[in-house]
Amino acid sequence: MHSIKFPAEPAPLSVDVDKSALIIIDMQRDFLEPGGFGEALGNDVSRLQAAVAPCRAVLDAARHVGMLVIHTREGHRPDLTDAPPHKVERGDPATRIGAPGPMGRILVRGEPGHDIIPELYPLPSEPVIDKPGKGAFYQTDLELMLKNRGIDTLFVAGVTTEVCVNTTVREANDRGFRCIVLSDCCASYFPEFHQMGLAMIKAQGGIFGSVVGSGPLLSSLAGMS
Ligand code: TIU
Repeated sequence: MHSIKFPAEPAPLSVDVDKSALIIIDMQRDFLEPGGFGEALGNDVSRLQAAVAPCRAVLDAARHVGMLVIHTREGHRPDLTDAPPHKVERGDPATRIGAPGPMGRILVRGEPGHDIIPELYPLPSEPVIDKPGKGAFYQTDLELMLKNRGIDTLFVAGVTTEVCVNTTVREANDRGFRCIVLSDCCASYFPEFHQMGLAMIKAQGGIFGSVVGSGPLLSSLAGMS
């Protein structure tokens, strides 16, 4: 057992690193770079850049201590049979899911835009979960992977705070996993949604989980014996 302690909201935490995983949600070119799904939805994708460097620092630290790292990607099969029609039909037909864009077909598996940004690219040993929905547990084998590895705690990073991060945290909480959301490793196209997305998680005694910045986690991992 490798125990670390760090301050968090709403209360300080003590965590066994051997039973923890870092899950990095949807840090895909389609959300972070111009020409992808995020921009097709009408968003300023540059707003998500702030999360990249903190994610990279936590990713490096997790790899260093041997913590399980899992990456997720939101996207669909090329024939879109796994994409709900209502999801596909939203927005301008020229820029909706499956439409051709500068990074390939939008939010389609195998296309350049669907892949994870180079700064956070998974190692071959790190599982990548391809998910059709916002939550990482819905129609995926994530829960099976975590149970098989004896994981009970998730450090959660990625985008966007109020959409895929929040949905995944809520799914995880109902399945009995403790979630610790890394505030500066998450981002939203809407700064106020980022703030409220974190506030909703840690309110009411941590109704869905805890929130902490990457700094305290990195310090405690660096001091791990
Ligand atoms: N990954 C994720 O959050 N998917 C979204 O569609 N997010 C938006 O904020 N639109």
